[in-house]
Amino acid sequence: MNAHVQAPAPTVVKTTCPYCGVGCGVLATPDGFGGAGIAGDTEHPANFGRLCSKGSALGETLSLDSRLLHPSVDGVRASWESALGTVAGGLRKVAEQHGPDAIAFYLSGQLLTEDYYVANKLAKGFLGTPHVDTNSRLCMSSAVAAHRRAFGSDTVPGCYEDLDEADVIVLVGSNTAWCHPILFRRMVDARAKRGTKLVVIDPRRTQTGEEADLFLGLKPGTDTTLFSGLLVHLASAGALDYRFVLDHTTGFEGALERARSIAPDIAATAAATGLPEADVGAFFALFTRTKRVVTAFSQGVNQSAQGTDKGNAIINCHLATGRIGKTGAGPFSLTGQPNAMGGREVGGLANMLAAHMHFAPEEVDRVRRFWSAPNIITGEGMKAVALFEAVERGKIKALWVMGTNPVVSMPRADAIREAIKGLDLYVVSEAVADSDTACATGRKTILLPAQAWGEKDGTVTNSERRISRQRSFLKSPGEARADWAIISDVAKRLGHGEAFAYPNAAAIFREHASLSAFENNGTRDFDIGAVSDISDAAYAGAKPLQWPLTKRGASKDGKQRLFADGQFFTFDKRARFVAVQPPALAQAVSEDFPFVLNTGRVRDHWHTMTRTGKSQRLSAHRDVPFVEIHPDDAAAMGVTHGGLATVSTAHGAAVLEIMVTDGMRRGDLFAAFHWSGATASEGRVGALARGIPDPVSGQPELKATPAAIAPAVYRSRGFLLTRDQRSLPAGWWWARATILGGSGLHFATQESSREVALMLRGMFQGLEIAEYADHARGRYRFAAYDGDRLVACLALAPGEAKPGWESEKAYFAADDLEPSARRALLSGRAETASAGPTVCACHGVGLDVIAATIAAGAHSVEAVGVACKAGTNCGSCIPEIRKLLPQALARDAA
Ligand SMILES: Nc1nc2c(c(=O)[nH]1)N[C@H]1C(S)=C(S)[C@@H](COP(=O)(O)OP(=O)(O)OC[C@H]3O[C@@H](n4cnc5c(=O)[nH]c(N)nc54)[C@H](O)[C@@H]3O)O[C@H]1N2
Ligand SMILES: Nc1nc2c(c(=O)[nH]1)N[C@H]1C(S)=C(S)[C@@H](COP(=O)(O)OP(=O)(O)OC[C@H]3O[C@@H](n4cnc5c(=O)[nH]c(N)nc54)[C@H](O)[C@@H]3O)O[C@H]1N2
Ligand code: SF4
Ligand SMILES: [Mo]
Repeated sequence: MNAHVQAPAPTVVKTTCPYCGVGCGVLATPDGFGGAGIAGDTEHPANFGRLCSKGSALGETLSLDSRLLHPSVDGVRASWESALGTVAGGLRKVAEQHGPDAIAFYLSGQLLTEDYYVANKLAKGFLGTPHVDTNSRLCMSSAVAAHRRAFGSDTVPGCYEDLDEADVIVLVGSNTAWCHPILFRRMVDARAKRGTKLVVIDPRRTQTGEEADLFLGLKPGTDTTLFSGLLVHLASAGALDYRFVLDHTTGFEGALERARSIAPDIAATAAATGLPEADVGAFFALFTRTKRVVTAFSQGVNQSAQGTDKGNAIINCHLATGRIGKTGAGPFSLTGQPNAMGGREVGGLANMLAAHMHFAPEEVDRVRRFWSAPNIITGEGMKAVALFEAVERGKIKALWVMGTNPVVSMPRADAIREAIKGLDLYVVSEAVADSDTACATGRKTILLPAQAWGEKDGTVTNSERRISRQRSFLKSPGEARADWAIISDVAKRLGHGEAFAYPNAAAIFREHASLSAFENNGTRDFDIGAVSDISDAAYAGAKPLQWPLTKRGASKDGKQRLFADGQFFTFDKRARFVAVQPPALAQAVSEDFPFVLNTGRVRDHWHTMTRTGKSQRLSAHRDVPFVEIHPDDAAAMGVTHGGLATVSTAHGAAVLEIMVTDGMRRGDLFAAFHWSGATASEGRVGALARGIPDPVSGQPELKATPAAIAPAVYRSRGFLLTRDQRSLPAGWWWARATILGGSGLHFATQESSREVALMLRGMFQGLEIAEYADHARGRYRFAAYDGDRLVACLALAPGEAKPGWESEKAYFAADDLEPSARRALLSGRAETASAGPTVCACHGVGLDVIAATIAAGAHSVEAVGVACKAGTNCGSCIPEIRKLLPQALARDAA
């Protein structure tokens, strides 16, 4: 294994978690050998010292295997000089031959604000192409559009403290327990402290839904109906804030009339959403009588072909009751990525220019003057889906991808990979060498090694508008450089040296802050003018800051809440009610594709797994690509729990392991999109999604694609554990996971046990080998030793009898094996001693152990924690333990 170059004496560095938009403060203590101890920062106002399973395991993701360490041109290692020359020359040529708008940038909410700012400035002011979009289009753009329609600006009105202070928290399309775990902990704490009620609205009963006081498992896509029904109910119950509506809003009558036509009463709402009338009634009554309500929403709202309307249907209810910008009340868009907000601040989306400015002629002129930009763009560019369609059609000739993996995460991902082949110039700034996007090729392909978390230095903004520093605590490995430095060097080669002569990230931050305040005078929400002259030293030591942070403003700490005064950023300062469209699924199911495929996330993996995939702890919770299905549907389709199925849509297919659960609705399927070509042979769920864009925001629908499911029959299934990562031919392996002490491959193959035995003996020649074979029954076990050390281990069984690997993983983690353990490995008896699949990632406690602990008398989450440590560190697994309790107790009683 490579290691980072030894760093100077270890000191604690305050930084920010690179995963979700909660933006937790992290204390990193470099160990001097390229690793670091990780702890929560007790002083950070997002987490007060807590970290979830992903944050706690950050130390396991710092190794350099799979890192991209040198630039390359068409697969051949190149110097920075020649790689950057090729990029600049290629961009110039495309601009000359086809015009600058044949160039596109696809950026990421995981770039730092400084990187994002420089990329946006180069493209929109100097190259002169409007086609700059970002993965935030797939993530937040419907929330942005809903905010702008309602408030005249992309403003998140509230703050995290509102979650501590609310009496009701409504979670819409958000698996908060898994995707914003530290905020979820705050919500659960609020429940303990003040009796806060949690309402969860999601077609799936997720872990978040399991914890809810009221769970509404609505039909996919019907949120607009539910919140229209709520608006009608609030009006007829006399629960409106007439003063606020009259003085500070417009459009109420139209919105209410439309809502009445969509959902006239509780019965109609229940019928259209598929919910029991009593539940709808209970939700409406709770919302009506509670002043302190926060409605937090994420991808079940945004990633929808009617995402913007869903957002506005929610905001309408808060405007109508005046519950906005007040302690414990407001609509709250939970942002996904660590810097989703920073990207919006710099203008990284194709329909923004910069610093929350758009394309009014005076805004264009203002930004042009501020940048002294020779080629300022004057209108919107193409949004992600249209942008990649333009790549497919050959309209875009040059594409530069930074900090995102669209060959996995874009809808119709297989088509995207194909389309890239036609690009004249394909540039990828990446931290890893083996992402599907880094492995795709255009006619000319340049890979540029970027600094990763722990190396890079700059700022990110979290969901509550709080700007925190990500600080470097490791030396850059190989030739990796900061994204902003790479972009600036290309700008210099294109003749724009003066405008991109940044000595450091702080200088970029100052320019960005100055632009936010430039000719602002309170007309734009995003203003951090107070820090536009921050010194390098102050930037280095900066504490988290919440915006707005104006020069004129009295408070040095920014403002926690906006809009309580009823002053919005529209021309008449009034908020807008929006008359929303009645919902409809973007695509109807058909005989060929009778299911609705919903996609999303799991607790311990982050997106395309380029980082969390390196952690054995995080890989143990869900270790294979899977699809969830209702028991009745499973029976009807002939698929069984633990078996494999092919899930297909009009756009692609994937082979996934079946998880039968009554948390699913009939007719729906759910798959996580984390697995890529690097981690699964046929598990690219992104290839299945159709991604029809919302007409307002352009955000693609990723939660509802018509799909089919059928059993996938394999002759053999099994696994191979090895010390180094091994490559096997396609058709042999199916999925890969990091395990303690090595790497695990799952097999799903049409090969017989005999053929597998032959192949393995070839692979591990020269080692001591022990085997057990019963080829007549398709069973085979194999272990290879280097002295006493187990270096490889395989189990193979007929396709319908997948062997579990938990106890083999435990043997593999141990360094030397006793003879009895060696025998157990070969006999397969080890399986019975298994701890079961991991539930608690921090302490590596399995399901079977927790079940046994409960059976032995631990009858509460706390008691389980005392007995086996599960749930006692980050707490991300507490909802799962809580779910196991009644099940285990019921079994016990039976
Ligand atoms: N563990 C983990 N955490 C993450 C991430 C990760 O990759 N892993 N990624 C981060 C990012 S970038 C993001 S954007 C967030 C996303 O965070 P979430 O939005 O919480 O996550 P998702 O799983 O994408 O989707 C949320 C829920 O929407 C539901 N849903 C689907 N259709 C509908 C519908 O029509 N109506 C309603 N009401 N709900 C629906 C799904 O069933 C799903 O449970 O998570 C962030 N945090
Ligand atoms: N089907 C389906 N598809 C989805 C979603 C879904 O719910 N369902 N969710 C969507 C959402 S909300 C999101 S946010 C996207 C996320 O999708 P992506 O952005 O594609 O996912 P990541 O794996 O986070 O990709 C980030 C990449 O940047 C690299 N990287 C890390 N740090 C740096 C750095 O400092 N500089 C550079 N240059 N590179 C770096 C990583 O190695 C990684 O390859 O997926 C979207 N796609
Ligand atoms: S909740 Fe977890 S993933 Fe999100 S920022 Fe905090 S530690 Fe990181
Ligand atoms: Mo996201």
